[in-house]
Amino acid sequence: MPRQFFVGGNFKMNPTSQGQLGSIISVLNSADLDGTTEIVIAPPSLYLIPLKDTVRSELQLSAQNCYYKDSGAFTGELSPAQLVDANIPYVILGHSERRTLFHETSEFVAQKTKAALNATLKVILCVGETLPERETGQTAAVVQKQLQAVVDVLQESDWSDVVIAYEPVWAIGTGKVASSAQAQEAHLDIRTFLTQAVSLAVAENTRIIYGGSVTAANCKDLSTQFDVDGFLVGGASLKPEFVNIVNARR
Ligand code: G2H
Repeated sequence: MPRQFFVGGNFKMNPTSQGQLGSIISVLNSADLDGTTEIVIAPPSLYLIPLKDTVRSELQLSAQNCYYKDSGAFTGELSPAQLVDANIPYVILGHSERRTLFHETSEFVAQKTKAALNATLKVILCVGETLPERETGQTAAVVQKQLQAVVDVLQESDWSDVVIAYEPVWAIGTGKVASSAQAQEAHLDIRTFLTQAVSLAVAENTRIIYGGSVTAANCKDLSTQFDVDGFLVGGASLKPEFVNIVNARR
């Protein structure tokens, strides 16, 4: 079965007002969106519940992070059980900003991935290498190490609710997008790794999306690559051009 094209909008810690959020949502609500694309937006967590009533039904919601416990004394955290109770279907885990700024290890990301899946959330799992790692030829090894930690704690059946986002750190928010060839190579490496580490079925069926300075101008070319199943979009997801990215394969 062909993999459904997937476009996620990671708003990060934006926008700074409900008025601006309303403007972003009204553009999406009135846009002509490709009905064959799965579309997910991840606003800051305090906007998740109110947005359920205002966003069109074709757009699913995602949290940008969660903890691995369901409740307790974990100040500032959001739990998988709370997201499920609020009918939020997705959560982004392992984003490089979490790994770098908040010191999340691959093992911690794996633990959270397992907990989220156990709670019936779907997970957008982010992996990617830094510039020095790419320049020293370590891209595949770094990404495989990040994925191996997750492989170690999941069952094969868990993978049906995982979307892998390959996001080279050097391309995130820098305006320096990976070339289509670089993205295709990295995505194929991930698929090859999944074949060996999990199964051929998981390798063939798991969506692998690209993230890092995706724009309306570069998405079409990237979307033609066989192993690029969509995008995780940051900065451009706050702009009207997000619609063009959703429609990249049209
Ligand atoms: C990568 C991406 C979204 P941007 O972090 O996850 O952000 O498109 O701004 O590079």
